[in-house]
Amino acid sequence: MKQQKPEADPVRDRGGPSNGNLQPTTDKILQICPRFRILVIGKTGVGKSTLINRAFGVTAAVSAHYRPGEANIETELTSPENTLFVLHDSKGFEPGEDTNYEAAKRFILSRRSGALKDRLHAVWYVSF
Ligand SMILES: Nc1nc2c(ncn2[C@@H]2O[C@H](COP(=O)(O)OP(=O)(O)OP(=O)(O)O)[C@@H](O)[C@H]2O)c(=O)[nH]1
Ligand SMILES: [Mg+2]
Repeated sequence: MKQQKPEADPVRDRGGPSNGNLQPTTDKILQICPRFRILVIGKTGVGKSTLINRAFGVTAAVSAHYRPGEANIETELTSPENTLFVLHDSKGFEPGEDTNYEAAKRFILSRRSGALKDRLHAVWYVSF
């Protein structure tokens, strides 16, 4: 009996141009930079941790109620649903103090150089 050739799946079979398939541009980008790093900043209580939690399914970003949240800016938060993103939650800016603001500034400056995958690629400013 003649074996049936399995049907080509253009989504799963993302081979190079040699087999006639188009190669997604993202493949090349992901080779250079496999992860997109985002820092989330903003005033305290605006919903930074909640945003990370809801938008990326990262439960480690804990929302706080009735008090400032505890976030370590250095902690890499990744979602099991999408490992392409790495989030950094930050402590919110508060009136009359600049510790959290300075910590965010230091972090941004420290991530301007080094391996591309370790650099900061975007800063998401959250406001009311
Ligand atoms: N109504 C409403 N409440 C929200 C929203 N996002 C967050 N909250 C609530 O606002 C409060 C603060 O949210 P967080 O996500 O902890 O805020 P944060 O910006 O991380 O705060 P800090 O960590 O203190 O800087 C929590 O009680 C959340 O449930 C929103 O979109 N709508
Ligand atoms: Mg928070």
